[in-house]
Order: sequence, then structure tokens, then C-alpha cells
Amino acid sequence: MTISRRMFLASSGLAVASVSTVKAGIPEAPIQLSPLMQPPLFPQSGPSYQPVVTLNGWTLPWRMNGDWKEFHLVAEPVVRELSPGMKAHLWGYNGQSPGPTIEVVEGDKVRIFVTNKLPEHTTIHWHGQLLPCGMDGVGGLTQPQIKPGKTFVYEWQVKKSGTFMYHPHADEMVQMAMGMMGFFVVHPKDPKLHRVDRDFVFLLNAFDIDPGSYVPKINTMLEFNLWAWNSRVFPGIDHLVVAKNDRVRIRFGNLTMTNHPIHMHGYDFEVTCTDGGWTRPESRWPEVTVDCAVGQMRAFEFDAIYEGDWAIHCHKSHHTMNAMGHDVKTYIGVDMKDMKQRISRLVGGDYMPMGSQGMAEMGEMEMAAPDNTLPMMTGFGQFGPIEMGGMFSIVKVREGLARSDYKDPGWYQHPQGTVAFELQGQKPSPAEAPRAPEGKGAARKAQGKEIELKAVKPGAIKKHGAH
Ligand SMILES: [Cu+2]
Repeated sequence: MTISRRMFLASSGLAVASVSTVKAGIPEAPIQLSPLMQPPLFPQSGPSYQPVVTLNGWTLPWRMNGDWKEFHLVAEPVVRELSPGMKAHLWGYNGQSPGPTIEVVEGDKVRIFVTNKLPEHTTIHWHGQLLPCGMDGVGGLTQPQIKPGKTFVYEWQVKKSGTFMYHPHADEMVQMAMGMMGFFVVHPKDPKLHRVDRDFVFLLNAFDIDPGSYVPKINTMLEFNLWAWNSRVFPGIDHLVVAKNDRVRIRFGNLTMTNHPIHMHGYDFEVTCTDGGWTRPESRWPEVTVDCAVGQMRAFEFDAIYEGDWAIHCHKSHHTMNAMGHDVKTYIGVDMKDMKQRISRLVGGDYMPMGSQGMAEMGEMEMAAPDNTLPMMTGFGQFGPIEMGGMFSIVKVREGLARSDYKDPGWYQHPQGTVAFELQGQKPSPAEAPRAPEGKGAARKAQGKEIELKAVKPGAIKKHGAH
């Protein structure tokens, strides 16, 4: 197969060095230097399919060796830009965290070489795949761990199409906290089945990196401070660019320590695939939010009939914020004038307390912060600060985009008269405000009976009946 010039260039350099260190017969292990979405990799042989695009990622090129499709993953330390202004020292595959997406076709014979360049042993588990037990990648249970410097081979025939992922099953807590994971897509053999025009994939992951430092705290269980899609946080997450009327699929898998209700604005959609396989059409129902539990994967589909800039995000509001969130005290409703004077006197400067009217002001200010961290709330849209972070991006639906054009089309030009607006002139007087209709309920309210009923507690009723 051929790979795009951009990918080929990105894969030169280190890849050549890595090939020379392993024995002949192993396919080249390209590396990726860019943290931005690479163009989809159309198949040059075999059945046709619509390739996926990986948010802030890429698909691993392969080579055919007889009827085997061969890939080469290299587990290694990487530097990953989480968003412009912050880099993390992670572990990943082939130059990035997460690793490259692997795309194959149902029925393919797949051979995957895994070279370990980490300082400790590892394995790869192929989450959701139906394969011989000895290919399942559980260190100690189904194979010896891959020692540093060693290469192992996994091979099996892919049984079914669907949505899968890969991750280590050796020192798992540490290696996943360090960013080791990747997406694995199996396309149907029949190109007409489950066909969509755009197919986006990403993994939900989380890091706990103190402001000013670079390495995640690997023992953190719940209090992560960076909630990421494919090891990127808003505003660093690629937008999902879609042509109007496209059939769109968005697939994601959760390798964090908590569940994520993924919510998309402007549309309803149906879950069409999980890591267990395609859902049956009669089992589907409409949703606007789909929860993805730890270790689960979900794919939903919709017809992109509404143009616009539609938010897509985790609905846990703490997961749409960046670092520094947890130690900020709550001052809503507190008059801080006196405190400002006292602290300013104490520190001999002009202390500025924040948050007595909420925290939105932080989104506008983009305060100075230590090196290598990100503002808690950030990002700007065409109308001002978006005040988000973490697991947030934008689905941009536009008329007339060419197939496979994923370039940012800029902000949506709203048709005249379709944007919420500030009220000008006279406010409606109370007399014109809508009123409850006259009737039985209104009469009870007027007599105060409604209020009395609400105030009586079950215990009080008993007492009342007793005397
Ligand atoms: Cu979340």
C-alpha cells in the first residue's frame, strides 16, 4: 500500500533507526510527530471501506506479506502536547499517546509486531477481539511479558467487524495512567454494511499532572485534573468537521477511572455499535447523551442535516475544566472587599480575590500561570470566551464540503435573526407576564391551601390525626 506523503515524511527518521535494530522481516514502524489529525488512510487493496479519522491522531500504515496484514507497534516514552502551552511526558506507541489507530477488515489475517522500548515489561491486550486465548495479551496469564528490548508477535484472523481498542495488560494501572492505549476498528467485509460518510474515533483518558510538572501521578485513583480525548484537552482537541447531509459516526472508548456521559448538541442520535458488536436496529432508541462506563466503547450515528457549530462534551462539568480546579475555594455570595484590603496589606501588593460572583471571570482573564499548565477555563468562540477545558470539542456542520475535507471551516455564519439577542427597549411589565390559568388550583392557592399541604410532613400528619 502507499501512504500519504505527509505520513511518509512524518514516519521517516527515527523509524529507520528502529528498523535497523530489529531483525530483518519485521515491517517498518513509522512514528508520528504531529499531535494533529492526519488524513484518513484509504485502503489500496482488498475490500473498499470509508476509513476512520482519529481526533488528534493517525492510522498505522501496514504492509501485506502474503495474505497477512502486518503492523508494527513500538511501545516507548513519548512527549505529547496536551494542548498548545502544555506538554506531558507519557508512554505511548510510535511517537504519540494514544498509539496509532489500527484499521482492518473482517476476515483479515492480522500479524502485529510489538517492540518494547519502555524501561519495564509490557503486553498488549486486544479489547473486544475474538481470538485464540494465547493472543489475548494478559501478562502472566496468556503469555510471558515482553521484556524491554524484545519484540513479540500477535497473529489471528479477525472474526467480526466493529469498534475495539488495545491497551497493556501488564503493570496496567501505571501504563494506562501514562497514556498507553489505541483504537482498533474492524470494517465490515461488505462495504455497503454500516457505511457512513465520516467516522470519527477517540479514546477517553485522564491524567493527574501538577501545574509546572510533566509526568502524570500514576497512583491517582479519582482526582485527575486533566480529562482528555486522545490525550488532548480543550481547546487542543480537533473539531469534528462534517459536510451537511453526511451520515456521521462518532466512536469512543473509556479507559479512565470513571464514567463519561458524552453529550452532543443540536441532534438526536442512536447508538449503533458497542465493543460487543453492532446493535440490532430494533434495539435502538434516540438519545442526546450516552454514558460510557469504564472499559466500555460506544458508537453513535446521525444524519448531519443541521448546519452549525454544535458543542460535544462530557456532561460531568468537572470534566470540561483543565488543571488547578480542585483547590480553588468557593466564594460565591461572599463579600470579599474587606478580605482584599487585609490580604493586600499583608502581602504588600494588590491582592485580587476571585469568584464572589461565580468563576466566569477566569475564562476571560487567561491569568498568568506556572510553566506547563493550562487555564482552568479557556477557549474563545466568535462571541467571546467559551469557558471550557478538558473533554470538549465542536461538531462543525457545513454545506458543500468535499469528501475527506476535514479542514477547520472557521466559525458558523448564522443566518440573520437566528442568534439569541439582548433585549432592547422596554421590558414587559409584570401585568403582561404569563399567568397561571384561573381554575380549581388557582382558587386553592388564593386560599393558601396549596402552601399548607406542602408544608405538612408525614410525621406531622400522624400527630395531627392523634389529637
Ligand atoms: Cu467525563
